[in-house]
Amino acid sequence: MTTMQKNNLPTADDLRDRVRVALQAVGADAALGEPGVSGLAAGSPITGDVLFSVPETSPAAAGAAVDEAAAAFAGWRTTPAPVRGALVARLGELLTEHKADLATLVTVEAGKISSEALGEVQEMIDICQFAVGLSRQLYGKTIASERPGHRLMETWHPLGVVGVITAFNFPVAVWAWNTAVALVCGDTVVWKPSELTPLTAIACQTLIERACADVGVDGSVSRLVQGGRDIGEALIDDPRVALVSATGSVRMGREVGPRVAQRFGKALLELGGNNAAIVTPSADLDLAVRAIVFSAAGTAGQRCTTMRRVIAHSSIADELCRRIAAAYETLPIGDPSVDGTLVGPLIHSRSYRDMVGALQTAAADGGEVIGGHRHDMGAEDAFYVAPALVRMPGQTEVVHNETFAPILYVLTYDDLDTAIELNNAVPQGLSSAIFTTDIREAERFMAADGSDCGIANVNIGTSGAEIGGAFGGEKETGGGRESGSDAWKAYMRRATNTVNYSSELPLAQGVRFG
Ligand code: UN1
Repeated sequence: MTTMQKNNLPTADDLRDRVRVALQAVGADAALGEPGVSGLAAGSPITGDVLFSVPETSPAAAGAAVDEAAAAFAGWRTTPAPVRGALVARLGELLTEHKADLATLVTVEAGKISSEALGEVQEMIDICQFAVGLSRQLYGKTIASERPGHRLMETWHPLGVVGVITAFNFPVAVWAWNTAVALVCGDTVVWKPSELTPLTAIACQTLIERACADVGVDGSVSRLVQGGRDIGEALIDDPRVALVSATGSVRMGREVGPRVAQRFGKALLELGGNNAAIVTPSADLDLAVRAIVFSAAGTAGQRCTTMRRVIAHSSIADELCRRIAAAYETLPIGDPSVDGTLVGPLIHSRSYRDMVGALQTAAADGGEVIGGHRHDMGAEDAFYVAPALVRMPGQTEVVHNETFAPILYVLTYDDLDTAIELNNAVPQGLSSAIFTTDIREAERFMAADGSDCGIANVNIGTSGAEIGGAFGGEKETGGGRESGSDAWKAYMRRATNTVNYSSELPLAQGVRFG
C-alpha cells in the first residue's frame, strides 16, 4: 500500500509561523499582511489555505521599477565585470547563510519536499559561483582579418534591463539563473515571479538588496514587481526592457514571443516539456527505474523537465512497468515538510482537474491506468495524488500534451529508429534520456538524427540538470538557453570591431574604389 500521512497536515497557523520565522531571518517579514487584506494572496498547496496577503505592484509602480532599473543600467554597464561579480559573490554568501530559510519558503509555497527545496536553493548558490567566475571570462574572439595591418575582433556589451518572468515550480532558482548571469553581464533586472509564490520572491529581493548594500551598489540593479498579467505585460511591452526571459507555459510563450519581437526586443523562452526516456534491452534496469521514478514522480510531476513518457523496448516493457509500479506503491505521499515524504501536493485544484481529465482521456484511448488517484489528506483544498503510470496502446493526442502532474505514459518500440521517432514526435523539445549500456545506441541518441531536444542524457533521468550546462529546449519549448555554458551570450550584445593599424586602406573582398 502507498504510505500516506493521512490527516496529518500542519495547520494554516503552523505554516504562517514557519513563514514568519523564515522571513524574519532574512529580514523580510515587514511585507506580511493578514490574509484577506488587499494585495496578493500568498497561500500554500500543503493545506490549500491562504496564509498572508502581500503588497501587489500597480502597473504604474511596475513602470517606475523599470525606470529605476534603466537608470541604474547607465552606471552598471561600465562597472568592471569582476566588480559586478563581487555583488553576485555576496548574494551567493547570503543565499548560503539563508539556505534553510529559503527552502522552508519554497516548501510552503510550492509544496516541494524539503530535500528538493534545499536542492533548489543550492542551484541558486551554484549559479552565483558560476557567474562570479564568468565575470572574469566574458570573452570575445579575435578573428584573422583578410586585410594586412587589420585586426578583427568581437566585444560583448551589456544589453540593458532584463525582464525575468518565472513560474511557481522553481520559484527561486530560475530567478537566480537569470539574475546572477544578467548582473555580471552588466544588465539590470526587473523580476516578475509567479503570483503563486510571492513570499519566496520577497525573501530573494530582500537578500539581493542586502547584498547590494553590503558591496555598495545601487539596489535598483535588481527590482521586484509582484502581480498578475498586467504586470507581466508592463515588462513585455516596455521598449526599455531589452530582453524578456520568460519561463512558463507554451501558451504564455506564444504571447510573449511575438509581442517582444514586435518591438524588436529579445526574448529567451523556457516553456513546456514532454520529456521521454528510451529504455533499451541492454539497460541497467535497477538504475533506470530509480532515475525514472525520480524524474516522473519527483516534484509531484511539476518540473518542466519531468519525465512524462517512457519508450520501452518490447522485450523489457512488462518488467520495467512492473518495477516502476512497485516503486510507485512505496512512495511516501503527503506533507512535503515531513522527512521521508517523496511526493508532495499539486499546486492547485486546476492541476488536479487537468490530471483527472488527462487520465480519463488516456483510458478512453485504451490506456491502462495504474495509480493516479487522489489521497484524502483531510484538506479539501489540498491536492495530493498518487503518481500515475499509463500503458498506452500507441501515441494518441493526450500523450503529446504536457499535463503538469505526475503522469507517465509508457509506449513500446522494437527498433531504435522508431524509439527516436517517438521521442521526437511531440511538439515540445526540452529534455530526453536513453538508458542503455550499448555505446552505439547512446551515441546514436545524441547524434544529429537522434533526440531533437535541448537536453539528451544517457543513463540519467530527464530532470535534475546541473547549472554548468546550458538549459533549455527546442520547438515549443521556445529555443532559449539559460544558466551555464555560454548561455550568458543571450544577456549581452555583440559588437564586431575591425581595426586598421596600417596606413593603407585596403577594402575587403578586393574592392577598388578610386
Ligand atoms: C524547471 O522545471 O523550470 O533540470 C527547471 C531540472 C532543474 C531545473 C528545472 N535543474 O530539473
